[in-house]
Amino acid sequence: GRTHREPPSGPNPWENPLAAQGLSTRKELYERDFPLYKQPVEVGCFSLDSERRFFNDSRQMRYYVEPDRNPNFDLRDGYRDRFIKRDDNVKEKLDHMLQWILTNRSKLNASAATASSCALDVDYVTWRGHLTKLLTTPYETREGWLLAVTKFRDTLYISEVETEAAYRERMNRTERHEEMMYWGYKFEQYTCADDVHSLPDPGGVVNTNEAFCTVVRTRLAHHRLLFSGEVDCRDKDPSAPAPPACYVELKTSAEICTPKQRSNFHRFKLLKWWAQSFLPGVPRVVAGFRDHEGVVVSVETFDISKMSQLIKKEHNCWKPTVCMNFCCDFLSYVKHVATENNPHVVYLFSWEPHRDVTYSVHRDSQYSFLPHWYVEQMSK
Ligand code: 0WD
Ligand code: CA
Repeated sequence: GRTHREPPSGPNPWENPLAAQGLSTRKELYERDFPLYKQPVEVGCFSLDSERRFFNDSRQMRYYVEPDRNPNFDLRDGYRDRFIKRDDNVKEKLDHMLQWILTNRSKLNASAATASSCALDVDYVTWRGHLTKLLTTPYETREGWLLAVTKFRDTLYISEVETEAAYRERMNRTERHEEMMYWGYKFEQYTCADDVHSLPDPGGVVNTNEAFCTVVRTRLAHHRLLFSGEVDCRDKDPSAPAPPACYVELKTSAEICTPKQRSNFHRFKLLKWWAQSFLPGVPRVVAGFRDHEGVVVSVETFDISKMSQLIKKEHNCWKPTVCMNFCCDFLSYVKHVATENNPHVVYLFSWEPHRDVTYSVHRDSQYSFLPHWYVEQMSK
């Protein structure tokens, strides 16, 4: 059962015996030993082309070309005339991941004792980005989340639902914010080449439909996970380690000028960077620090394995163990709640800062997300 619950506070739970019991997100409750997290293994990859078409291969893989330490990259270049932006009104949910699973199903359960059965031998299927949100939840004070869960053939599928607040924010983005979202992609263009032997092409078009995604399998305590995440590029040295250890995550961030800015960078930004790359086993982040005009003034590499040491001098700082234990307990909570195998049932888990995680159950609703083509193919 749930062992980390506080005595109930607020409304008396006995007043409504049917009320869903929540899961606390208080960080103090998760300061235990670091849970087992098996080294993530890449089991496959896929690519999305300039028109967002799926390919079961690495055609969109790019190669990292180390820039000058002070490169003066102009991140605003091309925003008006060489930018094709993915339509973020289209909600893809888990579709590409599910397409990958169908294409690689034999490979997936070939090693397991379930070789003859149709079931996948994992407990959870999701995007890496959703797990990142779970890892950072005990430290998040601004943005809540909604995660839809469906149990189908004994696997729990987790797919994010946009919150009303996130929707409003997306609809009310300023022109400045829209442009700044482009800067990260432009930095990728300055530092990535399409082939091992070629150089980056800063004069080309930035098209955010294109993506290369890794699919990894791992285990967090007793939870077997299969998830996919977008990878920016890889080390081009042929003697580099095998994926995911050769992958490089690229980031941009405002240049740090004051001790206060440094402290905020350590406490908030490095937490997000650490969580995102630690999950799939990506060992390093290359950060481009830019000024207010969008010019990259310096470039620095951060090793994921050294990040939690780097921030230890910071007051009130985040701890990897809290992130991982919370995620682990959330997954246990999901397993406990989402018990009915039914592709038309969604258990909707919701969280707002300073609250517990709660859930509601929805049958044949707008929240159902497993596509009929997937359910049909998997039932064969
Ligand atoms: O809410 C999401 N994160 C969703 C992601 C909802 C539905 C689909 N996706 C898929 C897309 O197919 C995309 O290819 O997400 C894939 C990326 O998944 P992820 O790696 O799990 O996402 P995350 O770790 O949040 O973001 C990785 C990168 C971002 O780079 P930075 O450096 O900014 O973290 O993927 C991009 C972005 O470049 N990205 C997205 N791409 C497509 N759709 C999305 C999105 N919704 N969010 C971030
Ligand atoms: Ca990135």
